[in-house]
Amino acid sequence: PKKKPLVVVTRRLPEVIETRMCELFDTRLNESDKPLSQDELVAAVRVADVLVPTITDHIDSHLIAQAGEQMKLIANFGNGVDNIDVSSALDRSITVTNTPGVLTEDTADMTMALILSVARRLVEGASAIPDGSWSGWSPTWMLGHRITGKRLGIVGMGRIGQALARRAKAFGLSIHYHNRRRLGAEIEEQLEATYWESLDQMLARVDIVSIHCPHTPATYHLLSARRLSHLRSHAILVNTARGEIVDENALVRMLEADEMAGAGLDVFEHEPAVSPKLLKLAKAGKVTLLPHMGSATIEGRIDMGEKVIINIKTFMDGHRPPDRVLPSML
Ligand code: 8YV
Repeated sequence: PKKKPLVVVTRRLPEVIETRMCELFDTRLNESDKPLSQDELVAAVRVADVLVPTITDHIDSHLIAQAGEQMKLIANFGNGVDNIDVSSALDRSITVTNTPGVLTEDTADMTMALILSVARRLVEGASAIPDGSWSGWSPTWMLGHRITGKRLGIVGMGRIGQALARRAKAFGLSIHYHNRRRLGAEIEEQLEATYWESLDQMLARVDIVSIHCPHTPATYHLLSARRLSHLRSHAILVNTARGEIVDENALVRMLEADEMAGAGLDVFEHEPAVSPKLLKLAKAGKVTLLPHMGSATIEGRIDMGEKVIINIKTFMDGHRPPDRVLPSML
């Protein structure tokens, strides 16, 4: 029988996934809840045929240079591949795959939750009772902002952006979007979405902005200080994509100066570090901060694991894996 490939998995995954992987492959699991150290990663790529990393592993060119000849596939457990130097991998003929599609709806749900949370002061309200600061109903207390009838600007109209648009439409928001490529007329019509070729112009006209593009060299600080300055003073920004897409210092400065109304952040520029200034803004009720939970559902994690398994299996059977990352996607 053919020798099973050695698959090194860097983090604990749902038990059903780990079990299935152990049946199919010669799988080396990480039994601890911590990520592998850089030394452990080096040791892994020297011997593994397949590496299964996550967002907490930095698979940079230096690490890839130390991979053994046998290493042929990096099957990322995650949609975004900004944790991997894909060009270096491809240069060494290492295939890279990701897990698109299966975390679309969960991430869009969490984005909607953040929009509602910031606009309607959900976190502040929810802590008022345990804090003992609620003395009874008042006509002027804990007032947020209505979202129905407001304008939502979506930056990046891929799967997740479109899933958010469908939800937001049901909440009575009007949909505006900026994307590298304009959507087809049919889908634009379905979503009743207005395309803005100029991100600057869209930012100046919407009430809520939500980020849904990947983090690439081209989108690093896409929402720069200059761009953020186009936002209106009542605007809310939500980010469930990647922290690096927004200039976090500039965002903090605008929130501190009341040049925008609030933010809902599930991702941070220097994750898992969160700027003390953001913590202060959270205490003041101006921002809702979540610990990168956008795709965190049991079902989603199992679906992601299944995608990883299919990618490895297909690749090992000598076929093109379904979720190959191509240079054109970077
Ligand atoms: C994942 C994510 O959980 O898939 C992504 O791009 O941001 C997360 O929701 C994480 O990347 C796992 O590696």
